[in-house]
Amino acid sequence: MDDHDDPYGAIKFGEFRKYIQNKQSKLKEQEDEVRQQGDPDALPLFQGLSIHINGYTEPPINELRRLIVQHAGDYQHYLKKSKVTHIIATNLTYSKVNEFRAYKVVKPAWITDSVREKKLLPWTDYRLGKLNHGQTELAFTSIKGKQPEQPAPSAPSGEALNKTLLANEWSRQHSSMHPDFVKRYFETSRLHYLSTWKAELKDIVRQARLKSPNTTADSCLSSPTRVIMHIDFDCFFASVGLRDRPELAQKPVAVAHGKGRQDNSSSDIASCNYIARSFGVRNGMRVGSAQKVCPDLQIIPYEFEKYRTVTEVFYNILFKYTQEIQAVSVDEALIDVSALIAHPEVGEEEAFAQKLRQEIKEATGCNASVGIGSNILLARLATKKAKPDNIYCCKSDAIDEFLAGFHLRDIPRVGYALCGKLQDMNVSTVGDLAKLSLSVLQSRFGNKTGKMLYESARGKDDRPLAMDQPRQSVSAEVSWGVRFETDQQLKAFMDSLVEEVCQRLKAIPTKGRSITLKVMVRAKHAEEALKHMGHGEVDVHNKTTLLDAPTDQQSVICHHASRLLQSMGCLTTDIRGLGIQIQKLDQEDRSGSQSKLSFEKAKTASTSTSLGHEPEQRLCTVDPSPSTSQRVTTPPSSSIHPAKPKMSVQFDVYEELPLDIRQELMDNYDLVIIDHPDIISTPPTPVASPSPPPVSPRPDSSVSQMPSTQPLADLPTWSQLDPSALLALPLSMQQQVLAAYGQIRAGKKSTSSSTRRPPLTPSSSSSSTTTSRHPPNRVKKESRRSKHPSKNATLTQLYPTPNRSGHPTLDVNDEISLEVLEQLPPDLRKEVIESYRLKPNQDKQTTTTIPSAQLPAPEKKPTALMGKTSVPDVRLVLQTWVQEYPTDPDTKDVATVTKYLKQLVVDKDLEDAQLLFMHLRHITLDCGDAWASAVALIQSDLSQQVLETFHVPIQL
Ligand code: DCP
Ligand code: CA
Ligand code: CA
Repeated sequence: MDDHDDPYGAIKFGEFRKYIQNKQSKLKEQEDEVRQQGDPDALPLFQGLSIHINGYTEPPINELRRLIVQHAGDYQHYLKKSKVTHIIATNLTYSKVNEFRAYKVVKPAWITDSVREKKLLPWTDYRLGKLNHGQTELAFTSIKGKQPEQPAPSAPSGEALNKTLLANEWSRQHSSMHPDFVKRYFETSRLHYLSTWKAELKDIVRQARLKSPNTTADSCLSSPTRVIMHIDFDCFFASVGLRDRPELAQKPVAVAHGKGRQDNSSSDIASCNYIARSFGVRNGMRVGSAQKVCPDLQIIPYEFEKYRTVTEVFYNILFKYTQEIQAVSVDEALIDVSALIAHPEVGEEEAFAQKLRQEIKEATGCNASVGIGSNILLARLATKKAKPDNIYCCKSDAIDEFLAGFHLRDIPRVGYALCGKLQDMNVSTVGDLAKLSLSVLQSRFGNKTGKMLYESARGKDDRPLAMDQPRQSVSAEVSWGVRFETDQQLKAFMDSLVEEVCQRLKAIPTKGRSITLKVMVRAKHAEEALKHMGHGEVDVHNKTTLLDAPTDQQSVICHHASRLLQSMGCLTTDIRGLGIQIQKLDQEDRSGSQSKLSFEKAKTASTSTSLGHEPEQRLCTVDPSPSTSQRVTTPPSSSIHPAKPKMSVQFDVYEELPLDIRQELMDNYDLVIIDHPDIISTPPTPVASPSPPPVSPRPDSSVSQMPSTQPLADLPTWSQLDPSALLALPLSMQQQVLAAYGQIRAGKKSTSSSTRRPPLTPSSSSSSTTTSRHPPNRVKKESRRSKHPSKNATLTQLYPTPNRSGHPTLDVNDEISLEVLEQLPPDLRKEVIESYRLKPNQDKQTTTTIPSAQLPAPEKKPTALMGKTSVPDVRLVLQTWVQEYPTDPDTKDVATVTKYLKQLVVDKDLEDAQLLFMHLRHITLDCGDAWASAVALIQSDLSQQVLETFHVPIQL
């Protein structure tokens, strides 16, 4: 059909505009009819507004449309970004949340009520609320560059906002204005405690192992009688708290932030005892929800000092028996005791485990459960059976029965996404999984994940204990309670933050050469944060400078951090969060002074000072005086923790989560759904300093100078890395990936590879940013410069996008490690991963907008192919691709291009899709059959997408 006067007929490529115009004119005609038929006295309530309706609504779309049109509104059938002022919707899918984030999304009642009241009611009263809880509301706040043309609300000033907030004495006392704020902030952040302190623990294990003359882990690996024990405290925080509260021993008890400024019902339960669990209370639940199921629940405060001590004692006990320790968490470790168990057949390992438990109980007053198996997987699963207060040994002849009953999510390496995909295949238990063949699993999940799943289902796991992972960075960041009235206050705060970082460096001890400052600045139109004293909607700026020599000196770091801050030109009153990260740690210094890191030393040192730093440092250097310890647990300081913790979740990841998990996350966290930040390159600026510091910045420190054809270009950026996907990989693979990021950061990699790289993964290809720091010509030259210009690089390699080759600078081996991630409960794990994603990238200045409301949607990234977004740029990408592959394209590249073109269609950029497709077809005309069929494939996929998106066929 080619008659485009009929707007509903098939459309040809090239005639999309006409099609839309026709269709719209038809609709306008219908609207005119409606107008004429309608009430002539109808008020022009919606005059000047351009309204689009999304999805199912009540009243139905036709009725709403009638009301809009009759009351002089402009009804928009299509969501044309420049025109629509409001979107009416009853419910939004998460992809729509993303798509509509820049619009005013309003419930249908806004229309009906306005008509009934005969006046235009404020849309904000009808903002689409979320979801079933009443507590969360989707906020479609303004996002830079995405705001439709609407009158901007008058922007509040940071100064005025701060004035109002700080008029409250409590807020003042608990904000960054208070001299002890930084210290207290870290003392009361459980997330911080769990993730960062653990990093130091790993260091200690590593160092202790280095000191040990005997390292037998590898030999044990191949031992047929490998005996791994997984030791994990039962309800760790709660148990520690209960030791000194025997009167509560028989009651349901939970550790949470106590009642301070306000009701604590929205704070999280960190740990609850097993009595509380019998009521349905769980770790991570909000106090309010827990109290509903268990009204008698007793809330006890955090006592980080005590946890730290118990952890120390715990690890010291383990060290007595073996150096083969994988520090898993503050309350959990894996040990390889193969060498100690001569006769497993007579239950020697059980006897040993009981002895260990006994010793732990006597020394700490707390119960630990022990799982025993011939590998890490079995030992960890066994602990689940052992709990509470017992042991469980998975014998080698009973592995299948043992495994069959476990749910998939019990397998540590099966993350949410993987679990969801398997459930889609009707696989929910390990028993179900065992029924799938290796080839089915590999074809569905790829070789490595497939193999991991296959082996996990059979209880196979040949991972060694991870004992040798050095730390990559040290940092401190505060993103709550940060408000300044004056530059002096800001300076004082920076000083304490730097002091904190320096203390952490010295505690390890280590020095670093790279200093990154992260500043969260109130977004232009952002009001006060919804969460009291939270950072609200902010732009996040990161800037890094590299020094000639490593330092741990406060004056040096202060000097550079201040300069970085100055160079960012942020308004003091708009600052909502600050972080300092030190990277490029000096490994030599550390090994040279490793003896200082032993527990014994730590203990000796622990009585020598009383500084009251955060727990992770105290482990090695200091122990707080009783008064400091008191301060940690008194209500005022404990209540400075935000009532509901923030969890940053990458939109792509969030979308992957099963609905119930999303729900759970929303119940328990103040979710900040983030997208990939735009990267703005800011080379380090070696500015002559009036009083030169001992070390100066180096001009050659920019990561952007790294070769853009590095072989790891196929990795998505850290911020794009789906944690579930990462965790779903076999450990060795995870480590490889993590190490790769580390290497990218360190710039250690060589610049070319002699084999074809696997092409771009879907997630990264679809979310490339628009940054076009490398003009196409330059990229082309670079690709030509490679040793094997024609066949060595896929499209992905030819065009390593700026955010792929330049961005992954985050130290994933940083304070957060694979083991930390693996061991944290899933909710917390995601929180940690995502919060680390927001960590600064060295040598970059990154700007991310984080809306303040509980469930803000991320900014939609422009659709890009290899980082290119404009038609001419993409055309050039295509040309280079065809030149490099004159006879047959790599199928994965075909998929990448197809995906990109389809996304254009989804974005309603059909004309661009058409132009680019036609261009590709044109330039491949003489390229032979392989190209012809590739182009045909693209064409067919594209047609299909048009059909799905516009519900009309397209004629090609
Ligand atoms: N934790 C936390 N928030 C969570 C989960 C855990 O703060 N959502 C902290 C408190 C826990 C500690 O980490 O006591 C250890 O976590 P575990 O997952 O080992 O949980 P528990 O030790 O509390 O309970 P279990 O007996 O299930 O191990
Ligand atoms: Ca535990
Ligand atoms: Ca644990």
